[in-house]
Amino acid sequence: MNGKDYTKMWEGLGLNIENHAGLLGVLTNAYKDIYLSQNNRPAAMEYFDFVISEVHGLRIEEIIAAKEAGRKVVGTFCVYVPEEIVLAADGLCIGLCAGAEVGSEEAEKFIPRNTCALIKAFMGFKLSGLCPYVETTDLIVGETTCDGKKKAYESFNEITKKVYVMEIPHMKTDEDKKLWLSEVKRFKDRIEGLSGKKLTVDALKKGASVANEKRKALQRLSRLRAADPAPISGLDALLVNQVSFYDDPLRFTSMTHKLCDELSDRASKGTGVADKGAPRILISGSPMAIPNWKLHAIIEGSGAVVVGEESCIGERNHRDLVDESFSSVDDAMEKISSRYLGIDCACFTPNTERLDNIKALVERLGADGVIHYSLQFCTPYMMESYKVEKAVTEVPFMRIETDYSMEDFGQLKTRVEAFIEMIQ
Ligand code: BJ8
Repeated sequence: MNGKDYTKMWEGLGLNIENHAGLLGVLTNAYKDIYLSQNNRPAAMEYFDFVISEVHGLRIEEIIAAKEAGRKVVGTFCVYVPEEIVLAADGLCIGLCAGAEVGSEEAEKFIPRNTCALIKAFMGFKLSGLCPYVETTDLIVGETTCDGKKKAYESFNEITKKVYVMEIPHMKTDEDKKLWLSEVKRFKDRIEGLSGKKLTVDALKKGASVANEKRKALQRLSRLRAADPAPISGLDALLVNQVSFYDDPLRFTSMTHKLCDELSDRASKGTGVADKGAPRILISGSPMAIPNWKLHAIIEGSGAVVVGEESCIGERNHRDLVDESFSSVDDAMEKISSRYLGIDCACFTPNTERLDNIKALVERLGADGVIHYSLQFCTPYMMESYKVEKAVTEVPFMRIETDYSMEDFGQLKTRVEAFIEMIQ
């Protein structure tokens, strides 16, 4: 933190001040241990360190100021929610997924014990009064992806009274495309109602451009990770991707390009965070929401480097751009809906494009091995991991199922070390 006392702001948002102080203490220590102890970090990571240190401070202050200026805050849990529509209405789009084991007991009063950690965490953070982001939202957008989320949103709406659900089809037939297009239009109407702004072609073009520029910066970061030696650790690259979900998009884009300039320089000089030839791992599977850094810490603590995340907090979020060449609002809706229906989430069937995308990533990033990561009880990704294993024939593959607890840290480390030894 910058030394400023935010207690009044947190009280105003109804947070549990005592528990919140405990949470920030734990996070600060974890960040020091995992992030600040890394060697040879790019200097431009300083900005992202600052963002993390102010994650519940300055950024929340900015969001509150934006609200006071009449802007609306939309919270989301899925990369299917069209950010450009929110941006077109001059709104703020904030990712609400949580990556820490918090408030499980409270959450289990509403959802079963054997629910994935990501769902438990977003319920737990809210119920324990620990998430200032949820409290600043004017609307929370859910979606019918996996069954766990779909049903949890019913309870989340009882608790928050502001959940709106988008229906996501589970196939990609012509009928599904029509359904999805109508859902994107319904979302536009909802956002227009919320903001009191009729969305014009110009506003939608501006929204699409801001979202695309952010994606392009993340794509550039992803491409630079192909260098050997890797110019940035997987931990740091994961952090940048995590921050992209709640930072101001224009500032984020510019700071990510600044980081990429430095990485590009490193790559041309052959400077890296690991030795040239260090084992390179691609992680594929369930999203890793902030502050879920467990698997990256284990892999990079074992002498390998993570070179990519085939995940929604990673490639799946920024791989495709929206075609900005639309000339009417209806055309914009078509182009936006088609961009989003290209996302290869395991909630879809069939989902063969994901297998092709993983294989292409292995090649592009020069990965020596793939670790498939599923959160426990995440049926879509656990089921699909078998197909991924069959598809990844060029490099060794390992499947991991875990949650947010640290109980299995030692056991996972042993397995990861054995895997890395095998590919070395
Ligand atoms: S597009 S991956 S962000 S749904 S981890 S809650 S799937 S049981 S997050 Fe996701 Fe959208 Fe798909 Fe991406 Fe369910 Fe699995 Fe939990 Fe998950």
